Amino acid sequence: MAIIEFPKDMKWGAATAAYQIEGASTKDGRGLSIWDTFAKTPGKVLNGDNGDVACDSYHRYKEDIALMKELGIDTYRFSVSWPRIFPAGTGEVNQKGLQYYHDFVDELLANGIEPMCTLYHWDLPQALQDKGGWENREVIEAFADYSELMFKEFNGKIKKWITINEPWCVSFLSNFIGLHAPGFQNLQLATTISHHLLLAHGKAVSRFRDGGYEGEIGYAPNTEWNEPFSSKQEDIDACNRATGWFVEWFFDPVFKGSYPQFMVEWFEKKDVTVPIQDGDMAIINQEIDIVGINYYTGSVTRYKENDGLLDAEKVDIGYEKTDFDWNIYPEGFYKVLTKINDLYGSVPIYITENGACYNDGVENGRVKDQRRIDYLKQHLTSLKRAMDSGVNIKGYLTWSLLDNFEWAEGYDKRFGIIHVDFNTLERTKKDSYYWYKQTIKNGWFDMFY
Ligand code: GBH
Repeated sequence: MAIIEFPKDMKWGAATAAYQIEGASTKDGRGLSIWDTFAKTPGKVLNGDNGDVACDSYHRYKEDIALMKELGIDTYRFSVSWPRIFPAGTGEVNQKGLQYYHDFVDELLANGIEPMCTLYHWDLPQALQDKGGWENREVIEAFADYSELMFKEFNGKIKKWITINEPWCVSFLSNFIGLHAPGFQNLQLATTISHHLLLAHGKAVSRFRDGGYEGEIGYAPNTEWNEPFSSKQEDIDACNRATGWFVEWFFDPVFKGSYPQFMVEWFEKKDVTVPIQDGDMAIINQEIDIVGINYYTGSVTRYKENDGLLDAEKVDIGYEKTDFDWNIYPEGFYKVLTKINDLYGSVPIYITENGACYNDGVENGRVKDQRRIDYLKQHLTSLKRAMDSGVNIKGYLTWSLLDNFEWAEGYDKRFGIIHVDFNTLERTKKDSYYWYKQTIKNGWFDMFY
């Protein structure tokens, strides 16, 4: 026996995002988002999949909430589809969209589940992309207005807010690497957008404070960890850049009011600058109440001359991988959390996403996803170690409640603890669901059982 036990007041939860689960893409006046456009552009998403139906959670939310209730979670993290609220991004409010989220949040509350609301999980209204998207500072204002409307509308109902999910993905993955919507490959554009996203976060926090709304607000950067391939300084530096691109780049501005100098110098070497205007850093550098951390994977990394932005390359040294081919590296979870704690102090942290892709299917009504249980056990063990060494963890939310539309991978990659048959939309609880339910109920699990 090896019992890994968590504090009684630890919050347990699960997470999803609007475009990945809702479907109902033209229902009740929803406008289009950049993901509708991207998914319908041939060659962008595997198998030509899109989110038109997804898990159909827009219609089946009561069934989903019943599954959450049985699971015993305290907190459910979902995102709001901005184009359901403002079909054109700004201007006229779509009351039917608001009503949907009222019905949904009311149902959560009636079942004793606390809502954690992400305002931006990647589905920018297409109308705003048509005006230049996140490169255009007007879009930052539009985000602040949308956020404020949500704070006002849901004041007293939603008390945990996440402004932006994974600003690294929204900027660099989507506008430099080009794998996500809108799919550009322009480093300066992506860098500008990373700054604008931090500003958008800061402006939303300002509106939240100014309005005196009840609750807590923060953002949710994605993190990864890099281990140096050798003890050569150039490999160590490459790793610091590779991790710094996720951590310092997106945390220093918020917690210290400046960009990390070692990264800024590196970006300048690649002819890229951050378009900081007067007053920007003060808007970004505001106290937040909570920070969400998403963690999935880590790598061994080494220096490689003239290789992309960072002159760093990942080396495959044979770590076990999930069905997404991401390394399983729970030690990196501990390391990134302790690093954040060392650099930025003991801000209350929610793990807003952690989970694994395994594509096990239904056999005789059962999904034997023991590998997901093992992944969760290993990562929760690392999390517990981080807590024991002083990291201020308030809660753990697994990604994801349901198998869903996995962005560029379409329906090909499954992260849920509940299986979804994308033909019939039938939900089947996986073995990991039952394991998680038991762990939540007990507040502990046995590493060897
Ligand atoms: C999250 O992003 C998203 O918030 C969520 O919507 C999504 O469904 C979920 O994860 C699962 O993908 O190729 O080994 O170099 C995760 C961010 C960025 C993590 C890319 C893994 C690549 C690892 N991801 N990263 S590797």
